[in-house]
Amino acid sequence: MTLDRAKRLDRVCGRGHLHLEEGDITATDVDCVVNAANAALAGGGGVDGAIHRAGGPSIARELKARYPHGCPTGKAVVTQGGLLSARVLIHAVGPRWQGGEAGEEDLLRGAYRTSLLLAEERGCQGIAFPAISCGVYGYPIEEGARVAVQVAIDWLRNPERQISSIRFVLFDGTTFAAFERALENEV
Ligand code: AR6
Repeated sequence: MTLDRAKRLDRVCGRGHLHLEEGDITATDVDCVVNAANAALAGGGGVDGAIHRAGGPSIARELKARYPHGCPTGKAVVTQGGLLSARVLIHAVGPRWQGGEAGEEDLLRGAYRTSLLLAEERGCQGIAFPAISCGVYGYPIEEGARVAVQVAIDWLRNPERQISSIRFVLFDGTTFAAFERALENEV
């Protein structure tokens, strides 16, 4: 019982729900999934590698054809979900952590917010995010969790927005716990 509750958390927030869960985002059944990509949109390790493997080669083909110049850090682009169950796949480019004085927080906020905007443009009601920048890009997890949770709460509390379900799918218990603390501190 305690274990289950530690792995999944659902909070009513503003117009909808904010969920936290521990797991693999490629297995999440949601209309829109967000990938943590790089500025070249070239694929890589971490969640990016997992999404390209699970979603198949059509994703890389579409990225290359539509966004040959990549995507700036702090922004995001959209493709179809390929073999994923998600209809919409968003490739968000978070910042590399450089010590915190290089505008990392604004860039991370931008990656989340652009993803939410793109999802709404495509009529999505629900969206699933990984912990953008908190792996290979080295963003400190407590800070990264705080930014992610703040953006999500602001979005769900804004009556002019449409998305009503924001889900964070977190790959390990440490990341889940950091998001749980961030959520407790914000609501
Ligand atoms: N589902 C959910 N979360 C995952 C999964 C998964 N299947 N796999 C890893 N994570 P990262 P970044 C977690 O490194 O820091 C790539 O090479 C992981 O534990 O995937 O934004 C790109 O091509 C961590 O908590 O993304 C870029 O070059 C979080 O996802 C670079 O890494 C993000 O870790 C982007 O680095």
